[in-house]
Amino acid sequence: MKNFLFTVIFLLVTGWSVASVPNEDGSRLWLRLDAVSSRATISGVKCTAMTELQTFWKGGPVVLKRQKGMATDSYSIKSQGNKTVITAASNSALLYGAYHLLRLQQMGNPCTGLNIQEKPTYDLRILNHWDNPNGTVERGFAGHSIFLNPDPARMKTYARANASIGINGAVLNNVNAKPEALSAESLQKAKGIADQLRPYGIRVYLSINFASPIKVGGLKTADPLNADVIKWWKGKVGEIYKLIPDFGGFLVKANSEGEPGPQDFGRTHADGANMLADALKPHKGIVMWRAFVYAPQSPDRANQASLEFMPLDGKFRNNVIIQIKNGPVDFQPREPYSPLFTSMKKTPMMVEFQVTQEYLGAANHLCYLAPMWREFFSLVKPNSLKAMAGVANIGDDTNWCGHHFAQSNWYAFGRLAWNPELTSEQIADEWVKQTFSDENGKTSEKFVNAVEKIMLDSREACVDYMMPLGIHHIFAGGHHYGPEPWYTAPGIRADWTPAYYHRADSIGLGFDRTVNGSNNVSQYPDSLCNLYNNINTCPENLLAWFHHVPWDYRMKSGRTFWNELCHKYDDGLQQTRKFLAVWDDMKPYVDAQRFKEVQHKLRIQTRDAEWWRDACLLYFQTFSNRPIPQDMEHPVHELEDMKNFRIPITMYENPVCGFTK
Ligand code: GCV
Repeated sequence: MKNFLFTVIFLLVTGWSVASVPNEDGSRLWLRLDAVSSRATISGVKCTAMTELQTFWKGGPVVLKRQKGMATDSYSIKSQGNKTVITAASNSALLYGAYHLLRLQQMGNPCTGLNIQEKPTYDLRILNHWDNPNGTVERGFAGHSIFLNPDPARMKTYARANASIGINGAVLNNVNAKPEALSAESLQKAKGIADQLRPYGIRVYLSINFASPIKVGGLKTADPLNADVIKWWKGKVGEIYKLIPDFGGFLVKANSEGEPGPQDFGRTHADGANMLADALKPHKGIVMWRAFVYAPQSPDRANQASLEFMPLDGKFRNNVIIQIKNGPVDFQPREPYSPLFTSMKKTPMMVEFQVTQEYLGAANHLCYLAPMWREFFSLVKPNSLKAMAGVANIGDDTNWCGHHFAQSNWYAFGRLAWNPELTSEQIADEWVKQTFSDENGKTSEKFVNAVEKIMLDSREACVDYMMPLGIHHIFAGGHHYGPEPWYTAPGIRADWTPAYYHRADSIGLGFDRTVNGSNNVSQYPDSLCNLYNNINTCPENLLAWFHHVPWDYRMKSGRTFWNELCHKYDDGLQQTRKFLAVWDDMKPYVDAQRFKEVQHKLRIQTRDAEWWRDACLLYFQTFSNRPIPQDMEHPVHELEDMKNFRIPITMYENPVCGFTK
């Protein structure tokens, strides 16, 4: 009762109450400014920036000025008397400036006395949609493809959201590309989308199937050195540019996971990429050629990309960029960086992050990914890369991303692609304030602090309850949701099973990638190679990535490795319970709809964390033969029940929930 009275008094004093917060469904993303009733005077260049400011800007007059010679997409914002002047070399850069101003307004920050200069680190900041022609989205957890029947209003919000964070490119279709992506009908569709995105400075790109000359063109081969094949691609590229004059180029997954590629014809990745690059060059198009390659017979998948691509370093045309996943395996909750990033010296590279949470709880878990991406940039210098790509988490769900907080990952991706030096805290602060502020740009401090803390702690919590201490690839087969460290299937490739990675036995756990093992460590610069190679200096959060760690190995905490593992799993679970409790407390500060929807997801996450802890600890215990430590909560599920449990979904869906027995 006392608490209740206190809360009521607090809410009255601070002016916060549930009743004053109308329900929201998340469809407006972080762009929640209402159209103004009386327009400010916006003068100068007539462009999308002008329309946006006329519609949403509540401040004094704004002048939009074009100035030649400024760097691509850079802008300045200066207060001059009662006016604000945005200066840039292009309309899209003016738009970025306009959104900067609107962001300040929406966050409730001062919009006077401004003297801002901005210049993006990368010219190309691009989303990769893994959308299929039938509307499914591979590893998509937020409904169907927004491009299936592009709704103009939805396309406009998509374009505005991207432009507001500086994203300027979108690959419209899955890297597992169907040949029909290049059919006349698909290209017409791509043209329609390109026309809708162009006013917001976004260019479209397509993933292509390397065998298209055979499958679409009716040729007998797709050999990149064959004259007919070369001619076919030139013709196809010409056809695309007639429809989409500012078409960006191609993204290619070749000779990977069953996709066709130049190696099918005895040629190299460079032969394939260069042939496409030559066709695109006259139109200023580019090729983003993925380095995500691994052969089933490889003794260590983590070695593969370097083995295939290092001999080709320097052999690519200058309009080819090698697109490399951040880690050497596959978007795991924690991986070291892919060693290609520091070893390829003569080839332009870009990083591919996964915004969609394939291995991080899909659209059910709150996992803010900026800390993970910042961790990557702590070892890979941002200016050693040309561009940044993110596998989108966007679908036709009302709230776009399936989970309200998954929107923060789309936001963070764009902001980091603009400036990889921004801190996770700063990005979270921007997103929370814009996404939850009231119509006056105000957000309760208590809410901001509590929610930002959840976000900032969330990635490490996910690592802890899923794959701590360097463990990786122990997720469920097929849809990849939940734990299945025991997973195998008849005839399956070894490198698609968790045992290939965790190597649990009576001695210990983890993959020996030292010089005495797969020698993966030697792909890193000497200083890191030495650090990772020695079990006593290897960062503990990567221990089982690089070492087969004995169960009784003494950790820095003084615990044995087994006991530490148990505690890590339990710590992760306890964190999710805290997140839920903190969110429960946030009810007065957020509209009822979003409050309930997030609460529902946090409840799933908490149950899933318990499932992960129990499944992994009970399974690994069959190898360690050691007890669960007494000073932590013990598993509550039966291993057999969890082993018999399967979620009946495909890789195109978000599960309703995880293990519930
Ligand atoms: C698009 C992983 C995913 C696949 C994905 C692939 C890739 O293997 O599970 O769904 O395919 O990565 O990035 O190409």
